[in-house]
Amino acid sequence: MHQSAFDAMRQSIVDGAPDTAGSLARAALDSGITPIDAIDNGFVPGMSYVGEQFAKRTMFLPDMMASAEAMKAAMTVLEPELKKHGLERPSAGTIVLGTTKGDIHEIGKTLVGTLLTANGFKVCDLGVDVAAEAFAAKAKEFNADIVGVSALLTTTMRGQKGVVEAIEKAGLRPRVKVIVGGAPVTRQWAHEIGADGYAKDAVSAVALARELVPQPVAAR
Ligand code: B1M
Repeated sequence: MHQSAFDAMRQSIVDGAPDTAGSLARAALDSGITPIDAIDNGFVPGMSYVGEQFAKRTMFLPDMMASAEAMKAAMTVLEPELKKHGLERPSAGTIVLGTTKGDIHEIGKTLVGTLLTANGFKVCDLGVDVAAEAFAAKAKEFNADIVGVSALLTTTMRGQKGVVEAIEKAGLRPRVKVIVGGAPVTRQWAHEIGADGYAKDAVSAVALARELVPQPVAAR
């Protein structure tokens, strides 16, 4: 129904045009497109296309950086709406979230954090390039229920295993659950490294977090 709007959103990312992406995000909300639809059907397909062209060497690092800026401009408009719209309220818990050491990809991780926050979880976002020990230290400090680890590179996925080990070493397992995600991450990888769960996208990450923290924790 909104295909031409979605096509324009996708193109603004491919063009690396932050102003256009921001305007299209605002226009989408004005026309009744939900923030999650704009992200999933408009902006993310643009990022996927850019990633494919980068792999084929028909687009280059500066192009990918410009696209990331455009994506961030769209997210700046959509994030507050996402938080307002939230899905159905779950029982909340505390989640320490970050991207693995050596990895600076933040867009997907931040989207996961935004949706978790929108759904009543308390999110402590450690940012990107986070050492395994920092995940463990913050999990202890915040009495976290879950540690969420994002990785976008095949080389930095191993850092997710390091986080599972650091949480174990800190004596926080099995109480503190570890969930993993990111483009190269699979369910099988999550199983291999002893993580408690894998989510393919931000919406599934919320569902997974709800499964892992089934009790209301308002009393904490
Ligand atoms: Co990079 N990059 N990048 N990059 N980049 C990828 C990941 C790549 C697949 C592109 C490609 O070659 N096709 C490739 C990785 C190849 C590989 O290892 N398999 C790659 C590469 C090679 C690199 C560099 C090495 C390039 C270079 O320097 N030569 C370099 C590495 C830098 C580093 O981290 N050390 C690099 C740099 C960059 C930029 C800085 C330019 C920029 C990031 C900017 C930023 O984040 N501020 C960038 C971008 C934008 C991408 C692509 C194009 C898009 C990533 C993105 O934001 N997607 C990406 C190609 C692609 O993924 N198609 C690519 C949109 C986002 C919403 O999706 O992040 O997948 P995603 O998150 C999803 C799910 O994965 C999931 O939910 C999210 C929302 O639905 N999810 C989780 C994510 N984390 C989760 C955690 C969970 C659960 C679900 O639980 C905890």
